[in-house]
Amino acid sequence: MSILSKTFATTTLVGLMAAAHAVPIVSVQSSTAGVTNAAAAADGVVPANGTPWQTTSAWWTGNTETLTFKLDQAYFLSSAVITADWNDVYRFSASTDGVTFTQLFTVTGLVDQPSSANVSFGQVTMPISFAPSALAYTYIRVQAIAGDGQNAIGEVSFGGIAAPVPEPSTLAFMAAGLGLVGFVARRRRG
Ligand SMILES: [Ca+2]
Repeated sequence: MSILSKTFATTTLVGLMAAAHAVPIVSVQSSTAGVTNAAAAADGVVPANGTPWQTTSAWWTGNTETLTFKLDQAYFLSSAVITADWNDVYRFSASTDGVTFTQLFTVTGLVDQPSSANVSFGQVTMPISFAPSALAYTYIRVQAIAGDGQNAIGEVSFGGIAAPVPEPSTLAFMAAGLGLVGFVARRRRG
């Protein structure tokens, strides 16, 4: 095993051994101006159970709008905590490039809310766990797919494991290696 491949194997192993933790969200993008207070969906403020849908939330009407959260890097995702209007169904999808999205999970307060904390209306907070995603994703998108057409996301957070990113020293080593390859190739042609 070469030094380079050994470095990559070690980096990958350390990355996979790390515990899942809340991943930083660096931006919130709404599909159109149709979403009010988009940033409220990831501002760190979790509305209490029963908070009216248009309070301390990103909210919109109809089922065509989307909110897209950009993470600080790619993560293998395995959990989420979602605060949403209780009487709608929300689909969460993820993407590596911000263009093509794959469904991660759906939530609805009607089935996800623990009975001990049931509320008659408003927003509810729902912890979600799922099998770790096969790909490391940088973008997560939410869209309402059913309900009364009055939709709100009070707060989201996601848990996962950071995909290994080569360290600068590794990149410099790779660049030096590629340079050497080029040098040898040129010498052979010469
Ligand atoms: Ca609703």
